Amino acid sequence: MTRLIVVSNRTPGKGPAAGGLAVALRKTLAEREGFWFGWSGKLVEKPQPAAAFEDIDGLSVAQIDLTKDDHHAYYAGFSNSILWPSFHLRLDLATIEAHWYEGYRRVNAQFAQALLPLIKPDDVIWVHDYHLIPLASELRNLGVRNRIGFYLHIPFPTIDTLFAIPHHHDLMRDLSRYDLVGMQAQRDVTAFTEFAEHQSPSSLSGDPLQWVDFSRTEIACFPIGSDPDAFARLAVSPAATKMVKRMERAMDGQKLILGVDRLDYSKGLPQRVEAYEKLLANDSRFRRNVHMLQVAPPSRDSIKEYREISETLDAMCGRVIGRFAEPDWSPLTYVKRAYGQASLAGLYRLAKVGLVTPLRDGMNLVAHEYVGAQDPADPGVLVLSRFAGAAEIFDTAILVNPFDTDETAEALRMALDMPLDERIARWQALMSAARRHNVEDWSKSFIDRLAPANASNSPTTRDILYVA
Ligand code: ADQ
Repeated sequence: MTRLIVVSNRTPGKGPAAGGLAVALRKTLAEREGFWFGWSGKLVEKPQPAAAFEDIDGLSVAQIDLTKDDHHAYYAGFSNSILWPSFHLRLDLATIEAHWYEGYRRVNAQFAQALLPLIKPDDVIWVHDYHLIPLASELRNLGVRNRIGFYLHIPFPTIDTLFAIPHHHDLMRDLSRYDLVGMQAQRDVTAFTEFAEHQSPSSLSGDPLQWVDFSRTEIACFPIGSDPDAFARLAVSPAATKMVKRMERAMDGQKLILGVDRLDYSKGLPQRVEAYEKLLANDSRFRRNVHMLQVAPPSRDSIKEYREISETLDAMCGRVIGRFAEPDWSPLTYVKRAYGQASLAGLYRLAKVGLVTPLRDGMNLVAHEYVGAQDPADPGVLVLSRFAGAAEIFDTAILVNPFDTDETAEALRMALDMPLDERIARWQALMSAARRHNVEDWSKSFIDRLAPANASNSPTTRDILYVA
C-alpha cells in the first residue's frame, strides 16, 4: 500500500485531538502508514534544514521551525491578511502588502526542501489549505513526480476578487501543478471552473498572453463533515451531561439559542447579535423566556481586523444586555474561551436553536456537530447561513441570508415556535445528510481519487503547458 504524507501549516498537538479533521486524518494515517508534516510552532533564528520526527500519541509527525520574519510574512501577512479575507470576499478587510508574497513563497520552498528527502517514489502527498498553495510547484521544481493533491478548506473566490490578489496568476499556476484539487462545495468548483475556462489575461501577471493549463488537474467537490454518531455518543457522555446539568440550572426553563465560533469576521457575529436584538424587540413574549449563549474565543489576534471585530462584538453584546436586561434576567452571555468537544456536545444538545450564520464559510463543522448532538426525541432547530458550504448539504435547516438581520430574527422566531413533529422531521433529514457526508468517507474518497490506481495520467508526464 502507498504511504500517505499529510501536509498542513500546523501539525496536530499532543492530547485529545481538537477537531474531527485531526481525528479523521489520524485514523487514515494509522490505516495507511505515512506521516504528517508541518510547522512545529517554533520560531528560531536559523532553522535546521531537516525536519525533526516525533511520535505524537502514536502518530508520526515531521516538523520544521521557521524564522520570525518569514512566519510573519507567510502566516499573518500573505495567508491571513490577503488570502483569507479575499477568499471570503472581504477585500475591504484585506491589507495588500505585496512583499509578503516573498515570505509566503520562501516558507513554501522551505517546506518543499525539508520534505524532499522524506518522499518515497510511491508516496501520495495531500496538502491542506491556502497557506500552502505553492507547495506542489516547489516540489515539482525539485523533481518530485508523485501524485499530489490539494484541499481548500475555505471558499474559492469570485474571479474579480481573485484578480485583486497580488500574484494571483502564479497562485493559479501553482494549483494547476496538483493532480487533484478538492473544494468544499459545488459553488467553489463552479467559481474555479469559471476561472479555468474563461481566464482573462491579467494586467498584473507580467505576460498578458500567459494562460494556465488546467487540463491535467482534476477539480472536484469533496464536502467535509464530522462524525455525527460520535457526537451523538459524546452528547450523552458524563462530561457532556455535567455541562448540560450546569446549564439547565442556569437556564431555569429558558430556551437556549447557541452560537459557537472562532472569533472571526467571516462568522457574521455582529449581524447575529443584531438579529437576536430584533427578535427581542419585535416579540416581547421571548423576553425572560430565551437566552443566547455565544462562545467565541479570539483567534489570530495579532491581526488588526481580528482585534477590531472583537471590540465590535463586545460593544454589541453590551448594547443588547443594556437594552433588555433586568436585575434578575440577562438576555445574552458571551464567552470568550474555547471548550473541549464533550462540553461543546453538551451545549449543542441543550440548545433549542443552533445559530450558525457565517457571512461566508468553506463548510462550517459546527453545523454538522450541532446536528449530531441532538436528542432524536426532542431535537433543536438549525438556523444556517445560505453562504456556508454546509447549506448545500443541510437543505432542511432554516436557511437565512445572514446580512439580512430581519430575516434571521424571523428564522429565530420560527425555530423557537416550531412544533415537535416538524423539528423531528427536519432533524431526521439533517442527521441522514450528516451521516452521508461524514469525515471518514471524506478523507477516503479524496485519497481514493488521488491514489495511483485511479490516476488518469502518468505522473512522469505531467509538465505544465502554457498556451500563448
Ligand atoms: P474554521 O473556520 O475554524 O475552519 P469550523 O468549521 O466552524 O471553522 O470549526 C472547526 C472546528 O473548530 C469544529 O470542530 C468546532 O467544534 C471547533 N470550534 C469552533 N469554535 C469553537 C469554540 N468556540 N470552542 C471550541 N471549539 C470550537 C475552516 C473553514 C471551515 C471548514 C473547516 C474544516 O473556515 O469552513 O468547515 O476549516 O474544513
